[in-house]
Amino acid sequence: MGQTLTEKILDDHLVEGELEPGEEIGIEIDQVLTQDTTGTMVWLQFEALELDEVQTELAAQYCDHQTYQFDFKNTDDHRFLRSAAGTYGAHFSRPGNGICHNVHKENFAAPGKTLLGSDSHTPTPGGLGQLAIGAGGLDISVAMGGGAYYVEMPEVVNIRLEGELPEWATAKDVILELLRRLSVKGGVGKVFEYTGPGVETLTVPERTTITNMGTELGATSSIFPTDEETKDYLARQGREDEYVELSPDEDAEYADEIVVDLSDLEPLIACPSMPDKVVPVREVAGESVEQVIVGSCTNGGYEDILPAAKMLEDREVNKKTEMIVAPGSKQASEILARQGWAAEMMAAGVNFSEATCGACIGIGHVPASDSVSLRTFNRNFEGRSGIEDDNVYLCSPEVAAAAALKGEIVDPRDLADELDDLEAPGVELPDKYDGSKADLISPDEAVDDELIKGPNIGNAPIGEPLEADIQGEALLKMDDNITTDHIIPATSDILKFRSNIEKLSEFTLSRVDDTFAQRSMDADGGVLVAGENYGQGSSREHAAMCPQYLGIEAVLAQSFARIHKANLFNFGILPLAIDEETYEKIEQGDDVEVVTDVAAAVESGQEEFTIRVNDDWEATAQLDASERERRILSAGGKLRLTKEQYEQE
Ligand code: MIC
Ligand code: SF4
Repeated sequence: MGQTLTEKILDDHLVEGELEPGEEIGIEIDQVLTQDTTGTMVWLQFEALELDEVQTELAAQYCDHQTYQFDFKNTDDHRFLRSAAGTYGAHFSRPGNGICHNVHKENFAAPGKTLLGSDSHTPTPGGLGQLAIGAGGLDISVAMGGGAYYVEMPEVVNIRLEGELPEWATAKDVILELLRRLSVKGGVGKVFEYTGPGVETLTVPERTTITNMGTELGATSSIFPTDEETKDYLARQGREDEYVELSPDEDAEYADEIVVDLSDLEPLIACPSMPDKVVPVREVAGESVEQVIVGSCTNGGYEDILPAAKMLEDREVNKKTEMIVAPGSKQASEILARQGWAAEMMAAGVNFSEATCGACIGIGHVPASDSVSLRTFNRNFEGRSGIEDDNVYLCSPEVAAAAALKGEIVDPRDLADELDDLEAPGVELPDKYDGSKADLISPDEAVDDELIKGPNIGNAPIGEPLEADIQGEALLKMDDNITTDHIIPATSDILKFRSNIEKLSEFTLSRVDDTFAQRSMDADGGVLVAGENYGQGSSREHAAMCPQYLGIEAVLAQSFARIHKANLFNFGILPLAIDEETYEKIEQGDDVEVVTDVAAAVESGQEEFTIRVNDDWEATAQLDASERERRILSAGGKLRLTKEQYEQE
């Protein structure tokens, strides 16, 4: 039987298990990437494992989320990261050089290789035929030390693209259409593999917009085959020799097929506050817009900003609207500047920012209260922008620029009728991506050979082996789709403590209930209760580390997001699945006891656990865990287990 492209790459890298959907497989990792908010823990854990050199072909440390350095703690983090990259042998990308996914795509993404990254949008280079997966920081540390990465073999779904995008419809509309159809849970346990005649009509940057936002579907990864477009993109980046031809076998079998006819697409928009609340732009036209931002790892490339710049040429941003352009990489900024487009945008009234994630996680450009902000980003979870009652819409750069001109949401096709000389800008690549590499420091150019730790850099927490009893209060009962932004927010007042778990823990779940951290400390631990898709969104392992620090022993949820579930195992917290009836019945404040010797049961492979509530009623909870995950839980987390394994070797 033929293989899908995903299976081919996995097969090439397989070190354990079989390619059977649902089975756990171990794969070899060729490249790793990490960024500033997750990277400090990656290196502290690498240090705790007493490893002394990066073992993967390539490792890259980016500084992209908190580049404004409001607090010396951020700058200390960045200096620590530079020193770690230098000491252990990783490339270091300075703050302001751009967002990890963009800079990685430009410089290192390689067809056919595996990439593991401590950021949920790591699948971005799937647009160039790389199999890229997001994971928690500790999984990155272990992979960087030469260890395999373990993941449930995903189902491979064929997204068959037909036709060609009409004017004003964009790659963003392709992924928004999939979100509309499949929802933020639609991709859990799946890899989306793009095939069909529509593929060759899309440039690499368009493909990476789609693979980037596959994360919002909950997918393990997304991937395109390689072709002339891929070769052409790599050549323009001066990396033609890294091209490899890759495609699925003709008789490859997919778990499912979804057809998207590109020619049927029109400008779409995701309404507040979930990326899957997608409607045609025309349905929400007329809504007044106070802020427009073009940028992010989804639409922050040269090819994304150029269309907006062309639409703004010789025009002005509406007086009631602020427009910010934050390129995804300095390469994009530099080329736009050299070509005169940066000046053109400034002349039109654009606030041209440094290359950063920034506003995407509420760092800078926080919307005014009770106002509408249109962004070309990938996430609009409530409160993520930095203000709790935000109204953030997600759209293409074309829709964003149209709103900036009109001061309200408008379908660019209608604006084109109104302005009659407004033409659809289309997609254009520069002849050569000739940005400078001054901000990318290779291991050979490293300036440090020891770790530099400022006062805010703490230690990697090491858990305690699992005990026989789990009993405690249900400290918090939460709804469906709780994001990691709820568990550990990424706003600037909190982000600066990412290297300091003791302090960071004080903010755990504060957006849901600001008494939670204190109550957990007072209660000396307990359990959490949640609905479906608990922990969706980011890869941040702090969302498991901090609850662990506060003594949380188990999370009882109807279902879990993939990366977060792996993080719960990694930090020794029991993820127990409960059914809807149990979820409805259990109340915050109830006393919950897992009725068995938990340590022994986890070790013996037990899947069904009885929970007793208030000493009154009982229900069943499921532990869906591989043998390896059970060993991690028993040991008190992956750091302790890996250390023990190294000591035995
Ligand atoms: C995000 O988009 O939420 C982040 C910030 O990039 C995260 C990383 C983190 O803060 O933990 C992600 O996507 O993994
Ligand atoms: Fe940065 Fe936003 Fe992309 Fe996360 S989603 S990497 S915060 S731009």
